[in-house]
Order: sequence, then structure tokens, then C-alpha cells
Amino acid sequence: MKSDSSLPSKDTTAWGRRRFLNTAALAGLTMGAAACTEKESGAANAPAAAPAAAPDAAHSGTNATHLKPGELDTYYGLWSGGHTGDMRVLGLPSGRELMRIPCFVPDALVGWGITNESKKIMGTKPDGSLRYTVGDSHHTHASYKDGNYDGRYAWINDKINARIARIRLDYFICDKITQLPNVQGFHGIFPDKADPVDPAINYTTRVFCGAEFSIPLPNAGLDDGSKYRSMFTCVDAESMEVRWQVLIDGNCDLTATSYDGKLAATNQYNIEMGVTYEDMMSSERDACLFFNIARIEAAVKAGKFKTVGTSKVPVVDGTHEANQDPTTALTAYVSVPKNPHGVNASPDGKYFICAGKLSPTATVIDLSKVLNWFDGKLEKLDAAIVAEVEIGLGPLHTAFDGRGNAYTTLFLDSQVVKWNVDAAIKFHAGDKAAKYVVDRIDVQYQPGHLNASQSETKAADGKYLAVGCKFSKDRFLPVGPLHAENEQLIDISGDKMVLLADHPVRGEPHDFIIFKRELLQPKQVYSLDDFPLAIKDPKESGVFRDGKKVTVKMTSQAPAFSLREFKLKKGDEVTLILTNLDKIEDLTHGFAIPNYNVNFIVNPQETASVTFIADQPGVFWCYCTHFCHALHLEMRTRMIVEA
Ligand code: K7E
Ligand code: CUA
Ligand code: CA
Repeated sequence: MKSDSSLPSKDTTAWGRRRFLNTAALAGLTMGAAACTEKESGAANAPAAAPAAAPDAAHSGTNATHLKPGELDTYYGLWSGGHTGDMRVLGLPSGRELMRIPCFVPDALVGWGITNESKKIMGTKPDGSLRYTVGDSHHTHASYKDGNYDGRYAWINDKINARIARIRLDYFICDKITQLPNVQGFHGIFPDKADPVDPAINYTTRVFCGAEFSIPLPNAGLDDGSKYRSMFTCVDAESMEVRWQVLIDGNCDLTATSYDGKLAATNQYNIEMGVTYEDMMSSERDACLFFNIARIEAAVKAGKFKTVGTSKVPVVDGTHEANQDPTTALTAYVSVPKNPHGVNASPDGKYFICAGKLSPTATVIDLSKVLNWFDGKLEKLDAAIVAEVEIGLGPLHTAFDGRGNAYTTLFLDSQVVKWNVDAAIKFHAGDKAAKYVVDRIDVQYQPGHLNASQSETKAADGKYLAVGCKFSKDRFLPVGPLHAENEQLIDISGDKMVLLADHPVRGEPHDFIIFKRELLQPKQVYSLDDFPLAIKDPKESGVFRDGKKVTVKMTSQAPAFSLREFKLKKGDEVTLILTNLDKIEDLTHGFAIPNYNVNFIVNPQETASVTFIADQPGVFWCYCTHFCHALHLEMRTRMIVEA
């Protein structure tokens, strides 16, 4: 247990700053529907709300964050890196950052974007240079089996270039990247949890991707925004090929999938299909758009699709007009209040919850009723809404504790609100005595995503809640104009939420998942057979010439490279292949060539290669950059380029 000193101080300047942010954010948004003044905010605005938690609220949780030296964390956390384009691996509850997995942008530690192997995954132009060197990852989710993570894969999006990357969770590396055709602003991402038709497939085989921006299809630089369209995309979890797309009205934001595999959904904040934010805010209600996966795949199979531009991907019609008859509809547009943001699946499998963003509400949609509508058994689709309750200002994302409670970030109120889903449904049905708001806690400051341990699985355990605060302000030592983000950890094991810790993180994570460490079985040494170019014996080392094309084969075993020197001629096109024959865990070597822009690592039993033109004559001491041995500094080889 932490002492009271870990709680937010009563310092009035901190409270004053929080108020200022509230007011400024409200003014900036010129909020229509949620035109609440600050006085109306928070508890006063939500009926049956509990008063805001005082900073010195009694502790009722039991979880601690402090680990003794050498003690291991009990949870893994996978964090999106934002516009650093990587995935972060954290240990929890300590909050220690363990790894950054490069995906969309080059990485200097491992040589991602330098080696031929990583460039092939990232994608290159005809001249061999990287297609993209920027990325923007927001959402990461992992593969499921039986409603829980199975430790195979995680996926992460790149919003800038509409790319989806897959992470192998045995080696913690990115092994495939796919660019989605004919979409921009690929934002929400979620794997399915089962097959909609075959009950034997109780694991992830598809990943759904929502495109936030609408564009001309095909993209011919058309000015008339009313003709722009957005699509919802399905990617095959194994092959990473795009399986199909759905043409929709409106746009996509976040994405959720049902536990039975039958439904996926995306929140829509731009049903207006506006091109300015004023246009995008003009309607009082937007939508949560549901996809009937089995019907979409049947339509694709029956050939009821078209293609767009040069893409061969089947595109089915999910627009309003084409889906008026529920019994054949591929899509269903459930209305939700103005400009929603997150949509999250409750761990009991029953509900999707839409966070209101510009509306101070959460909307609870009953999935069985959506399925009834598709079966022609529910007359009005919006009757699937079983609760729409006020929870506070600026709701963005929702997490769950497995005990029937939801936790929603309130960006404008700078709080997390804990509310009970069943009580909210009762309140919505007319029981005004139902107290659905259970607790509120101030966070520092303006939270975006949050997630609880195991939250988006059937095994939600209600222990820890992490909150990604978008502003850290005064919480850490100042380091110039750019502030760290503040990832806060909250104990949710008791009735009241208890703030446990602040963690500075480099900008700028969005979404993340937290799960038990037993669900992963990472490997710490590669297998030589995983690499077609592996040099299995130091005796195979040497310089192999084919005209101007030269292959240099080398191995590393601490503290030496198998070649003590190698000779090249100026103008040679050189491919250097390095296999690390050391088998010991943690024995990684590096390989750097001065003035040649080459530096990469090889982990135990790993093979990597680089290709470059030997355009500078001279002697170049190639050296090991990764500390490996008492003779690490002596671990070198001479590259001699003859003029
Ligand atoms: Cu809310 Cu891109 Cu998930 Cu960020 S999105 S916070
Ligand atoms: Cu090998 Cu340092
Ligand atoms: Ca809107």
C-alpha cells in the first residue's frame, strides 16, 4: 500500500490549472450538444452521481506497484507509441518500460530500416530506399482464443499511411506490414474473437480496420466532399492479406468485436460526411455502425461486390440505401449522440458501449437485440440501445473490471468515472433511484485511453486500471517545452479507485492492453533455421565475388567476428550477411561501419544482412556496438575498400 503522499495534493494551483484546461477545451470546441458550462460539469451534470472523489478519499484498494530489485512484474502491457510509430512493452504494476518494438519507422537500436530483412517488412521503393519513414500508431490489440489472449500476435495501426503491422509475441518483433487500399486515416483496429459461422474456430482469424477519413474512390483529387467515401476493411490474421472491404456512409473511428464473432462495429462521428469540423458537428446524433460478418462474407463469396481502382479487394455495399431490409442487411446504423469516440465490448459479451465525446453520455447497445434486428425480430434498430446515461464531460474510452462496472475517461472533466452498467440500464428504463455512478477520480490531466488488466477479455480481473493522460503539466521535472505524457496507474480492486503511481512516458501513446504474464511464452534465442541466409559454420565465411556484386559472409562469437578483415573494390555492390552463432541468452552483438550509415544488431542465433555500395575507398573499422564481452571494444574487423 502506498501512503497518502502518493495522492494528488490539495495544492490550489493544481486545481486551478485543471479548471483552466476544462474551460479552454470547452471554448475551443464551441460545443453544441454538450454546451455545459463548467458549473454544470461533473457530478452536478449527472443524475444520481456520487460526489467527486476527494483527493484524500479513504483507500479501499489493496494493490501495490512497488517491486523489489529483481522482482518481476505480473502483467505485460502493450502500448502503442503514437507518432514514434513503435509499440512499447511495459511491465505492470511497476510501469517499467521493457522494450520498444519498431514497426513503422526506422529504429537505431536494432537497425530497423537498415537491414534488408526489416526493409523488406517495412516496404521499399524501386531504388531500395524505405517507402515511408513516418508512422502514427494509435491502437494495439492481441489475438484471442476462447475469449482471452492466446499469445500469438498483436496488431497495431499506422494512421498516416493506412498500414497495419503484426507483432509476433514469441520474439516481440514485427513480422508483417500491410497497407490498406483506397482508405485514409486508418484508425480503429480490432481482431475478431471467433468465427461467426464455424464454432470450432474459437480464435482470431480476422482483423478489422476502420478508416476515419473519407476520400474520392478512386482517389482522383475530387473537390466535391459530398462524393467522398470511407471503408471498413477486413485483414486475414495469418496471411495479412486484405480479405474484403465495406463501402459505408459516414466514417469510422474506433472498432469493437463481439465474443461470438458475429458482429463488429465502428463508432462514427461524421455521419454528416462533412469536410470541416463545423459540418462534422452539425447533426445531433451520429452512429455506431454494425457489420454482420457472416453476411458480408457470404456476399463476397456470391460475387456481390465491386473493386475500386487498381485494387483487387472485393468491396461490398454497406451504405444506408443498399441495406434497408434487415433480413438481408450487411450493416446496421444504430444512432448514438453527437460525435462519439470509443466503442468497447463488455467482458460478459453482452454490450458495446459508446463513449459520447461531445455528448456527456455513454450509450449501451445490447448485441442480442442488434442480432434480433438482423433476424427481422426487432422493429426499430435503436431499440437495441438499453441505456444512454450522463456520466460527465468528454467521455472517450471505456474499460471494465469483470464485476459489472465500466470505467470511462472524461477528457474535459479530467477524470475517470466508474459506473455500473446494470444500474445504468435500470435508470434508463425509468428507475430514477438507480445510482449508476459509483465513483470518480481526478487524473492528471485530460485522459485519452484507459484500460484495465485483462479488460477486453472474458477474464477481466478488476485489479489495475491504467490511464493515458494527454497532459502531464506539473507532474514531472520540466525538460523544456515538450512534456512527457503521464500514464497513471489506479487500483480498482476496491469500491473506490485509488491512484497508485504516475509514470512519464515518451510521447505519445494512445491505446494499450494489459494482460497476465502467463499468457505469453517468449523465446529468448532465435533458431538458425528461421533465417534462409544463416551462416551455420564460421568456415563458410568469406568474400564471394560475382562481377561487381559481392557477398560478404561473416559470423559473430564473442569476442570476435569470423573475418578479421575483408577486401572490397570501390564501386562494388556489397551484401554483408552476419549470423550471430552465440547461443547464450542476452548475448547480442552489433555491427557498425563508419561513414557507411550501417549499424544493426544480431541477437543470439539471428541472421541479418545489409546491402550498400562501397563508394568510399579506405580502411573502415567495423565494430561491435552492443556490449557483449570484456573484449567488446576489441571486437572489430577491417573493411578495406581499394580505390
Ligand atoms: Cu482516443 Cu486515436 Cu484511440 Cu488517441 S484515439 S486517445
Ligand atoms: Cu560483440 Cu560487443
Ligand atoms: Ca457528427
